[in-house]
Amino acid sequence: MKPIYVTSPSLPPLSEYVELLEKIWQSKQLTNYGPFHEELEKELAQKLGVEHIVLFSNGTLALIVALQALRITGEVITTPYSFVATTHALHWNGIKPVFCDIDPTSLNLDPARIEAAITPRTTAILPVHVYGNPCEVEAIQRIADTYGLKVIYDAAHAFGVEREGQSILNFGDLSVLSFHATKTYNTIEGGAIVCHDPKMKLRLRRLQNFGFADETTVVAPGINAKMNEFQAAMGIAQLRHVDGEIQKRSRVALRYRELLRGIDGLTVFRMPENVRDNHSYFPILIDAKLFGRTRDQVYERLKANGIFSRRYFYPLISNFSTYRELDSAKPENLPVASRIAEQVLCLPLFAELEEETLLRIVGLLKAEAETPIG
Ligand code: T4K
Repeated sequence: MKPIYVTSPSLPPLSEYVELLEKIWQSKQLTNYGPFHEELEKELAQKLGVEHIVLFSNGTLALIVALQALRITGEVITTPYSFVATTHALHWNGIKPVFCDIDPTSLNLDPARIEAAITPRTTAILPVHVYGNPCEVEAIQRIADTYGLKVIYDAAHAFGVEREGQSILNFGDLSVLSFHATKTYNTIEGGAIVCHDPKMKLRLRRLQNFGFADETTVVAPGINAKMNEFQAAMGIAQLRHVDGEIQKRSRVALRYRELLRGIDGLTVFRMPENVRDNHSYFPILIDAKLFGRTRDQVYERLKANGIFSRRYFYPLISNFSTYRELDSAKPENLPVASRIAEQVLCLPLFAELEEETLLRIVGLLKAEAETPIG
């Protein structure tokens, strides 16, 4: 049987991409702010309801450059419940991550715990809109304003997410997106930073292009993090179809929800009612005591049947060797994140996931729940 992965990237009709590729062959502009780059930037700003956006070769470099652009130093308060790139971006900037626990419902950085983690060296907060679920942006901003801190949102999962009809990307000083192949919207590899003024946009563009201000002037120790024309062309083609893709994903998610109702010890993660979800992931939580099986037993059972779910996010970032020795990384500092990391399982979710496969996945989960422990 064909293996089923946690996701299967959406792709535009091949002919649409090829048509755009032909233009690259004609122009011979392969990268460095070519016509597709500039077009995608405009289209995305409009689509996402943001004023300024800067495209990047991937989300990780975008995070690294975002921290550079705001000249963040010292310590930054962040969540351990994320993909490791969130904290690595701090490490690459010589910044000390300070891990703070998450809220058990939203699975995002818990604002009530942030203040206790602030020290004289704290310069910023780096929360993540996990699975596209918006953080408590007002509460976080209040703390940031009180202590004079910057806020950079890791919005890698939050393409097109709105709360009360407003893009979630407009909060904080900067928001960073990922357009990796596994995301709801992809440019193969790719990312972006949303900012609020043209000066910052210019700074970000310079930093992502070696620091060049013009042909002979370098104003900062920049890096190379530009999006190339092949990525941008993919982005343009994908943008035409992304609404349809999200709709298909939402149908799959709804079906899962209907079928997974009422299973003891299995909780489906829920987005608040006022959020327009992009259905980037389908996380469930397995409470081993009530479910009768551990999350890892379920994961293995699915895997043995060709279903490759993912434990996003396990292990916690704070448990990786680079960060384990930090005071804030101690499990007793992070009880909620530690528990959730043991329970979470992201089920396959993608536009083309067939009903038959979905029924098979649900069947396996139910069989696990019903198998007596022996
Ligand atoms: N911040 C957050 C909160 C993030 O989640 C991420 C990335 C970042 C920052 C950094 O952004 P980028 O620098 O990546 O733009 C994946 C992705 O590589 C990563 O982008 C993503 N988060 C993370 C949550 O998941 P893996 O190691 O689980 O991916 P991988 O390659 O195992 O893919 C999962 C499954 O998807 C595969 O088993 C098969 C399928 N797949 C994957 C790819 C790449 C395909 O069918 N085709 C493909 O091309 O990390």
